[in-house]
Amino acid sequence: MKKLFLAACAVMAIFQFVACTGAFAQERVGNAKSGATESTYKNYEGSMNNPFNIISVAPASQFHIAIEPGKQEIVTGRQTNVNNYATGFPGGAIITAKNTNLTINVTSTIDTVTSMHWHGLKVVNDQDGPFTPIQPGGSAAFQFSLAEAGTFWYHPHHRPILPQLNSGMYAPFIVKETYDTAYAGDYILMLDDWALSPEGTIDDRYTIAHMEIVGSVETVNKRTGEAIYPVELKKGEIVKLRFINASTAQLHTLHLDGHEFTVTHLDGHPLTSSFTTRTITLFPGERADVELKGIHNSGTFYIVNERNFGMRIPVVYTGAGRDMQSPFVPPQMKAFPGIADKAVDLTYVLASRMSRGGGGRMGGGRGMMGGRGSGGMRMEWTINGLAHPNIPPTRVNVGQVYKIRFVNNDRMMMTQTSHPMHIHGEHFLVVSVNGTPPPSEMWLDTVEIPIGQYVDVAIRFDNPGTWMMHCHIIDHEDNGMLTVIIAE
Ligand SMILES: [Cu+2]
Repeated sequence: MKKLFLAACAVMAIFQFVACTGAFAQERVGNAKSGATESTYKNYEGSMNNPFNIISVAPASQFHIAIEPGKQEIVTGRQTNVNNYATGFPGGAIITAKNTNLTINVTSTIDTVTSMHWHGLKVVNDQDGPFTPIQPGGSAAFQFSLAEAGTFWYHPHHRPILPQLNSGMYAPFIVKETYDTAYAGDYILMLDDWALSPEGTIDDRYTIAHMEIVGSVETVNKRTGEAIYPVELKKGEIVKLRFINASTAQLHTLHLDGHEFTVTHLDGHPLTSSFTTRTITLFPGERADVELKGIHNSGTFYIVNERNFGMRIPVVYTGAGRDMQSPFVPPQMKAFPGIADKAVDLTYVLASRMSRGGGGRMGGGRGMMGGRGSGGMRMEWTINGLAHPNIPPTRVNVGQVYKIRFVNNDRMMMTQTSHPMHIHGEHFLVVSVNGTPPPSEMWLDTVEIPIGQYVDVAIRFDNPGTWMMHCHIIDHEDNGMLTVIIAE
């Protein structure tokens, strides 16, 4: 649930604040299906081992990420050609702890240039990755230490990013908190959607929406439907679920009939007060850590999203356990003093337009008409009326607090959507959505800017460097909605 959106959803839950949901979301939420059934769990009987339950995985400090071509059985019986991150941990995960001297060596054997980006991590500029191309057969090395625990992820940042992300290049980056081991389980649930042909080939023609790159097969940890690993739960026990939305355009609204989720973290950042909700909405790039408490002794229930494209996470009850209290420790408040009354320093107006696309489409995105070929028209997504690379950089002073206003002024009816804006290098404080502050202090690295609304955030860059800021709908990013903030 992205920050803002998550925030907005929190607000919705508490204040019936409904304006946060864009048409894009409403359309999908309106189709929500009831996914919970009380049936006997069959597929994993005798085999409850879920490798994405990392409760007993010890944090490590040295990693080798092999970027390599591979096969993935997304549709049963079909092999899909993908590109993978392989670390020896499930799904290419990095699992570490805070204040650890991390060494990450990366090698690549895929046939395109790529780069790394540690989404949501606060690192010094030259360790962020986007400006370090990794050639086919090449390598890169990273070293940093993280002051904050949380649920993050990593993915390529070499433009066009869309085809790389769509080929499966994404993985969890988990920085464990000491109290995480107190949960009855600690599950990574990485959400995605794929445009797949019936033969299992990644194929742009098998998208389900006009103007977005939206797939028809939805996955959790790159498995769909019956193949999705179960979450095991006992009555009274509390498990931690780490949801990560790796979709390039699709948002996911999750629910589990008869159950509530207690949200402890958004975008990896702990909330000063957790809150309870029945649904979790995540925009692309966003994460939510939630607690799920067991309320039954037996039966299988399913966490589902608003569609019926295979995202169906079994929650399997296996008896009665101890009655647990939440181990979550809320952090101290650290909001910038007086931020609500501070004047806006920087305004970014987000929009889109048709543009004469000399070279046809960029970034593997779908040009609206004409596609490849000279002279065709294509979609362009803009910030303050300009598209990358024509957007001038913003210059800020290191250590100074800036209030940023994002305005979603997108009036292209066909493509109108929320824009989940992401900033590299720093977390930001959500000050307000259309003037309404979130119910509690909220730090994010990606925030939904709803259609026709504005969102104010406050940010202070502690590290100098050139930091990217872009929409996390990757087609928008690849086609113009990207700029940089230079902190010096
Ligand atoms: Cu966007």
